[in-house]
Amino acid sequence: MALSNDTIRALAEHLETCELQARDTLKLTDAHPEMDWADAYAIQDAILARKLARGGRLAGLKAGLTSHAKMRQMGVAEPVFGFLADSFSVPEGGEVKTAELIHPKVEPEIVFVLKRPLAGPGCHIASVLAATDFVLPGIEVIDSRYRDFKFDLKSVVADNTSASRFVVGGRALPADELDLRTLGVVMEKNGKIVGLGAGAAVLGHPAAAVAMLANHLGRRGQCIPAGVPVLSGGITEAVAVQAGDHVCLRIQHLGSVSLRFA
Ligand code: OOG
Ligand code: MG
Repeated sequence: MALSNDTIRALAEHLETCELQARDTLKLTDAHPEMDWADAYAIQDAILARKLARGGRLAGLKAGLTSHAKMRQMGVAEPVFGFLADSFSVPEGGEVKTAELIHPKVEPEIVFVLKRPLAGPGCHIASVLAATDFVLPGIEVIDSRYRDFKFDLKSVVADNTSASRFVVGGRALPADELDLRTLGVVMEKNGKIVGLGAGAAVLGHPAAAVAMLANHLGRRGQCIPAGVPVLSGGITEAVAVQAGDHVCLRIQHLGSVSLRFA
């Protein structure tokens, strides 16, 4: 770790205040170029701790930057991991208050829910499938706290990987009834198709992203808990949205899920 505990706490407070007040900021590495990976995840953990201390709950986990489309869009080359708080959850068909966000974008994702906790080392696609209760469609709303969505990997990890809102819905199916690689994905904004893809866009198989998350958590003495949504990462580029937009995600065999931006 290159940063002191006081600095980590102060940066967590700064980033969470930006989140709660919908204000943007410069990426952390501009002022703290020495920040290392442990610092970045420690800042993310401190943001979660702030929410838990106020009575919030951990509602899920996410992997991000797991597709070539997303890595190319953001100019980075490695996946990152973050958390979902209960306050991020939007009911199926529900409304996101756009004024609470800075510059939201939506992503089509395949969501896993596990029937038993999973932790690395050594997790792979088969371990994830064996532990999976069901999969279902989910839309993630990301909202980087960094100006113009410009960041490097450590800064985006500290900012909880831009996590902001999410909705899951559609039809939940056991993963063993599906070939998750060839599942077709169609995302529509206001009735127009804005993203097209298949599950294989995420690391060749979306369960590979969940395996990476389990291995990451195992290294930190943690696990993926059972029974919570785990977002495996955007299949297409993220699409900017504004007030008035309606977004619908359809995934082959898994039905659809939608939300509105008010
Ligand atoms: C980082 C979060 C990316 C995904 O699914 O790839 C992400 C960002 O692009 O702001 O959630
Ligand atoms: Mg995402």
